Amino acid sequence: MKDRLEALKVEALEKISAAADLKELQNIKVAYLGKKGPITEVLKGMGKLSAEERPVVGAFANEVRDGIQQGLDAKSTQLEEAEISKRLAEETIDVSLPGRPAKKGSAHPLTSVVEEIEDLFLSMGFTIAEGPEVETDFYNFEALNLPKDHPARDMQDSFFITEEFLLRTQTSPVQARTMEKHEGQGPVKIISPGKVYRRDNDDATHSHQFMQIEGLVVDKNVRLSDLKGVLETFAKKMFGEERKIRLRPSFFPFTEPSVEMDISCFKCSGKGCSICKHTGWIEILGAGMVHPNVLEMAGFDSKEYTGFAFGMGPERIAMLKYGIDDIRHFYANDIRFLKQFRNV
Ligand code: 2U9
Repeated sequence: MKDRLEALKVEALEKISAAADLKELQNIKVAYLGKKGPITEVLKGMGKLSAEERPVVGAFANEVRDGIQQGLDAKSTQLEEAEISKRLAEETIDVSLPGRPAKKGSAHPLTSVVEEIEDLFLSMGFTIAEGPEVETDFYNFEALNLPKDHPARDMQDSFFITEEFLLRTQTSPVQARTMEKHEGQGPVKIISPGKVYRRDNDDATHSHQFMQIEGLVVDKNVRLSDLKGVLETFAKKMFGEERKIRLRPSFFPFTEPSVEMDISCFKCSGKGCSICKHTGWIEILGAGMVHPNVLEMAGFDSKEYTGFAFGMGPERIAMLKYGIDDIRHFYANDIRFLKQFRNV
């Protein structure tokens, strides 16, 4: 029986020594030391031994089992260490490799320009007012001195949702709503940036959806010279301190008198170039004194209060400022276009 146990130990240790991985080692353990293994079998047969032989063989069987277990433990440690060394070698990181730059987004150029304009007017004491993009016929037209059959309504084809509701064609209804909330009490000093919608065929200079920034100041003793001062400050801050401005007479139903503002060309300083179409001047915005009808409709006494208003298209401002030749670039979301404005 001792010989059989000795042979099993030799056989097991040989197999342990040759084991290639931990799984094979586990199989060897089950095969030799498990309940159905040969050592257990040998021990089961000890009943047949004499009383003198039994403790001797029992002690030897324990010795064999311990020897195999030690062999298994030593091999297991060896295989684990080999596995760790292999993984460490495979997973070596070359810390000298240059890092991969993280992809970083940036503000859309139109957002940058709108925020620049907002900051400029905030610094002059204006606050920002917002309103709904789905408007009523009343606030979009009627309250702005454009009654139902006014010919100026033909000037802008609109997206009507029902006879009563439409997508706003300008941000002026925001100003009309704000004035109404003031219940005839000044001052009102707001700008209203936002999206507007017009039924237009998109091309390089037209988009069915675009942005507007309008401004409105209503108070006692507000004059055209105040408008001129505010607009001149805006033009210089936006396009350079050396800019000159000029106001030309114009017409809008909601302002009287109405003007259009040009700035001296920032490219040729007035000598004439392709940007200013050889006139030396670039049209930037429209403006005027708020029409008394508009003041009255919003609850202000037009004998006591006067106001000025202006409106501009930030896409046009951005196109001029950055030399962009097509309004559709702002809405195409082509990453090659957007990337160029990373540091703006
Ligand atoms: C109220 C009263 C008056 C806003 C004004 C303009 C002149 C103007 C256009 C410029 C290019 C719009 O973006 S654009 O298409 N706007 O020329 N807007 S005065 O006048 C108002 C607004 C609200 C209650």
